[in-house]
Amino acid sequence: MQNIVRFGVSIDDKLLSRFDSVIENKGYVNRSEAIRDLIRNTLVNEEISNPDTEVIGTLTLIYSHAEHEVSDRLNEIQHGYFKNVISSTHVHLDEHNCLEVLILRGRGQEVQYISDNLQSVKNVRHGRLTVTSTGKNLP
Ligand code: NI
Repeated sequence: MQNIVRFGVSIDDKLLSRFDSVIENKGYVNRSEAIRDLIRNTLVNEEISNPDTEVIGTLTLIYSHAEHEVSDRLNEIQHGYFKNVISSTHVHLDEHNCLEVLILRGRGQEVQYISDNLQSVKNVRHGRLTVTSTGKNLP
């Protein structure tokens, strides 16, 4: 059984009304739910900042398949880390551009390293890594 604590917060009324309007647009039914998510997000960020924490990374890469060596190189790197690359999806965006989304799993440090390796491949136009965790150590 979880203990629920109520606490009061002193805050500028304009700041709070902006916050209320933002969370309403996002679909929150009440302020408590939004504040719980903010707190959880802060704690997850703190947790994943530790390089040894097990994390899940979603890496999005955009590149042109016209440069054949790009796909070969990306493929080679992914095979080198097959234990960490748990899923990959390739979408042909148009005649030239490819989108690849990889789901990576491992220690924060490893996931960052693999992502850096893939993003720095010549002719990868854009890459972005999003790191999260299950938050299993959080209450
Ligand atoms: Ni493609």
